[in-house]
Amino acid sequence: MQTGFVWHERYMWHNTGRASGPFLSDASGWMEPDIRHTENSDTKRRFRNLLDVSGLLDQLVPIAPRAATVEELTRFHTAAYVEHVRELSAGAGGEGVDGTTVIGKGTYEVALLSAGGVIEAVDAVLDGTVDNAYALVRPCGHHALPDAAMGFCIFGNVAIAAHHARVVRGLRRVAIVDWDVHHGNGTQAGFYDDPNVLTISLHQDSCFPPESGPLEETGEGAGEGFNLNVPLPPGSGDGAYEAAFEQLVIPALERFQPELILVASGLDASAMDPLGRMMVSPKGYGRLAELLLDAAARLCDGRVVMAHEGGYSAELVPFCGLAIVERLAGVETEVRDTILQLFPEHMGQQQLQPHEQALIERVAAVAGL
Ligand code: 6DK
Ligand code: ZN
Repeated sequence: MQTGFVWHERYMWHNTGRASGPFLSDASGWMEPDIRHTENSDTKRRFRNLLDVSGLLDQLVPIAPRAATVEELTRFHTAAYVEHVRELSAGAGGEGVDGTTVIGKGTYEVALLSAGGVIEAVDAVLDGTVDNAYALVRPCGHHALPDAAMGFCIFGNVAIAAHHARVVRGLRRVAIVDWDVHHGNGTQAGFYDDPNVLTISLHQDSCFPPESGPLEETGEGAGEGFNLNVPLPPGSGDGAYEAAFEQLVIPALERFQPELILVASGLDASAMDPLGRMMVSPKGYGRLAELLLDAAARLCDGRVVMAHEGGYSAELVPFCGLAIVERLAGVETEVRDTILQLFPEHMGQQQLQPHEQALIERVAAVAGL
């Protein structure tokens, strides 16, 4: 398998600075200040470094990102919002609508490179240069709204890439599977009335954005039935995620018959993530990748492009990421991590629990799956 890999050192230069805002540690005035913002370059760099030392990086096909154009961005965003980000970035910087999304000096250029990196990955897969691809981009994108930055996201990388696949490359049906622990609300909003883009988000119930992503939201108008939310209970582990894939995600993909599958690959459903309360192990993420790739092989010639989203555990983001890229490339490295041994063998309730199965059945009923 030829797997493309998008990376650029400048992705690490989107500077989110020091912690601030309602959710982050020094906001109260009672904590020692001067810690980094939760969304910083560390976990992404460590993911890339593990690919490197494992030897897997050498077996991937490098894909150079480019800056997305304003024309590409405005298939999803308003022109006024794009210009607003450019101005903030060129001046003193600013924040998104939720007070936690930093637009620092130079963020605009890095965010263009992030969106453009996912577009390039889509082109490489559609051209057949590679079979599939992982775009380790930053900043992330799935909370970004057409007219606002939100949840550490500036531009909707995956949404913009989906529009590219449709408008420029002429694909009729594109599916987006979002396994970030938070709801992919921006992506959902962008395609809510669109029957040509199936949006699926698995997330921790009511985690972020607050109250976002209920199972009743299934799309509207012509897009009715083309949005699937799977709000899993906190504590869901490998068993719940695998069952949700087998009973919901894969059947929904089979029904939709996509020509390309995009994955919003957040690694914050891991068992050690500070911004989520799920228990997915590296092995579990590898299994999800495997199930998805098997479906893609049947449905769309294996065409899968994954774009990195969240993930804040210094240890588990790299190991989860490695497990996913191993599946994409069809290569097993000799890396054996001590953390992996803790799951699922030594952490309780990794197996599908009755209340998790009940939720899956409610979603299946609403979606007619
Ligand atoms: N909560 C992400 O991982 C980003 O999905 C997650 C962002 C979580 C922010 C947590 C937060 C608030 C803020 C205000 C009021 C209530 C809750 F986009 C990704 F990076 F992928 O600030
Ligand atoms: Zn997230």
